[in-house]
Amino acid sequence: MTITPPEFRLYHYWRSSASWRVRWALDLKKIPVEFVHVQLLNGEVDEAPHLKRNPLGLVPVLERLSENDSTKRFLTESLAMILWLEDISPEVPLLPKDPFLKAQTWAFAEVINADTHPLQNLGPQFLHSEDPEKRKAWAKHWIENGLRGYEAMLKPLHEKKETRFTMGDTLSVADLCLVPQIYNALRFNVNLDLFPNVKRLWENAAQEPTFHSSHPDRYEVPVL
Ligand SMILES: N[C@@H](CCC(=O)N[C@@H](CS)C(=O)NCC(=O)O)C(=O)O
Repeated sequence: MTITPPEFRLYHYWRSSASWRVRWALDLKKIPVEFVHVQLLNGEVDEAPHLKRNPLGLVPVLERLSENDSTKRFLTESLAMILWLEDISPEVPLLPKDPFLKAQTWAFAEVINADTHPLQNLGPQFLHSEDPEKRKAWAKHWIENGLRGYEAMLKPLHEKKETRFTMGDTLSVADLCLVPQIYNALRFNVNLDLFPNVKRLWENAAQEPTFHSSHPDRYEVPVL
């Protein structure tokens, strides 16, 4: 038996939805990877070793183990990572070939990546209020706002042709953004019945083996 050495190291946090996107892409593409857990809740992300990998103090960060040039070794931003993995390992595509459909898939991904996730992140929550209940209400508001938009964009597409996932019957980068965001939504008691198409995609995704193998619960590391 030959053991394939990992090509990549992923610095991640178990419950980070942006980390889950990349774990899922690596898993779907069967790319060997080594995981390094970076604790968000005790400030490890803001310590010097992690700030060298990502000056914004965020996870995930993807490291290519074979690269000596440090300017090419570390990559930040989950969607940039998925794009890189898509180019070097295109056998399990996460983007359609058709230029319009590819851009449309990206638009769905950005509804989560740009217009939802950053607003419900810890930084904006804590800037908004010191009161945990007000922070929760803030996060819930922005998650619902994003899912409402996603649902409105899905509706005409899925009325025309209902598919298992956002852009067809296979997972795309849009679903890899949506599903981890729904995991967050459920933590904030968002009622998925408000978004029937989104809810159906979540249920379909939960039937995929890679949903479970990349799921946060598999990677939980308690704060010491
Ligand atoms: N746009 C970034 C977002 C990264 C991000 O916000 N990560 C969160 C966890 S999901 C984080 O590291 N938060 C740490 C903090 O807010 O201090 C990406 O897609 O990689």
